Amino acid sequence: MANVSPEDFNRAGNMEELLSLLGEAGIENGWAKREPSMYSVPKQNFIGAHWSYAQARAALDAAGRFVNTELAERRNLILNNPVPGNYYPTVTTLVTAYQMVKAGETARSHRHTANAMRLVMEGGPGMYTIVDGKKIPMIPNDVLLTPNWCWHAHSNETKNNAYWIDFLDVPLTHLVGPMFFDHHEDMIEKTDIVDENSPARFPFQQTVARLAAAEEFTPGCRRIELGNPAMATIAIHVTRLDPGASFSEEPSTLSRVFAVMQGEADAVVDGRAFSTKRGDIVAAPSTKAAKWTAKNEVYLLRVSDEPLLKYLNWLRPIAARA
Ligand code: GTQ
Ligand code: FE2
Repeated sequence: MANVSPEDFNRAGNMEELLSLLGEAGIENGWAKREPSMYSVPKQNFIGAHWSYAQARAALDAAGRFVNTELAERRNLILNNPVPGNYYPTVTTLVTAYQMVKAGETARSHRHTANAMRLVMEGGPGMYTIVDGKKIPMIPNDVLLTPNWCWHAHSNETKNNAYWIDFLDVPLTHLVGPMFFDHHEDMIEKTDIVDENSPARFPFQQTVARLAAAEEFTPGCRRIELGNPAMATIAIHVTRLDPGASFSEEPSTLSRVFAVMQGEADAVVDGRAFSTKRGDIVAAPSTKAAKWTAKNEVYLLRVSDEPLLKYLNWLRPIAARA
C-alpha cells in the first residue's frame, strides 16, 4: 500500500521493524500466523445434536397463534447447531427447519438460488407445494425438491395444519456468495395442474417398494438414494433398518442431517446418545461418527452434501487418531 514505500522496507533493521511496516501496509506475514491456515485433519466446531418433533410441533402451533404467513415469508423454526455464537447452520453446508402451514393457508411464491427440499410429516391430498406452476402433493413421508431458482409456494387446501421439515444449502450459498431471492408477482402461482408424478416428488410408497427390493449393505439394513443425486449440492438417502439392526458411519468430510421417517431408534453421534422417533432430527457434522440402532422397523432419511464433496474431490474418510 502507498503509505509504506520500498525504501521503508529497505531501511528495516530487524524483524520487529519489518512486522510493524507490514502491519502499516496491510500485509500479514505468512510464517508466524495468528491461526494456522492448514492443519492435518479438518476442524469442526459443530456438535452432534438432536431435536424432537413433538417439541417443534408444539412450538409451531404456538407460532401459529402469533405469526401469520401474510407477514412471515415462512412460518419456520431454524435448527441451528447449538454451539455458542451460531444462529443458523445445522451442519457446515446445510440448514434444517420445521415448517407449518395452517389449514386453508398459503405461503407465498418465491424463488432463490439456494437448493431446498422437504420431508412431509403431516399433509395429505390437498396439501401442495406449487413448483414452477404445478401443484405437487405433499403426502406424509414424501420428499419434495425445489432446486436452485424454481418458483415455489405452499398451499394447504386440507382441513388440518400441515407440518414438514425443510433442508436447504443456504450456509453453503452464504459462504460461496451467490445468494439471489425473488418474490413472484402473484402472491401465489395460479394453477389447476396437479402433478403427482413430478420428478420433484419422491412418494413414500415408491421409497418403501424400492427398499423392499434392495440388498442389505450390513445385516438388517438396506439403503437407496432418492435422485442421482437429488440436486447439485444435496444427496438424499433412505435407510431401512430391521428391528434391532444397526449401522455405523465412520468420520469423514461429509456433513449430514438425519430425519426419522418411521419407527424409533437410538443414535450415537459425536459420542452423544439420542433416543429418537418419527420427525426427530439429528445433526451429524463432518468429522463426527454416527451410529444408528433400530428399536423396531425404522425408515431413516439422510440429507448430505455428498455431490458437492464428490465434485470437488473432497469426500475423504478421517482416520481415528490416538
Ligand atoms: O419453504 O420456501 O425453512 O425458502 C427456509 C427458506 C423454507 C420455503 C425454509 C425457505 C423455505
Ligand atoms: Fe423457499
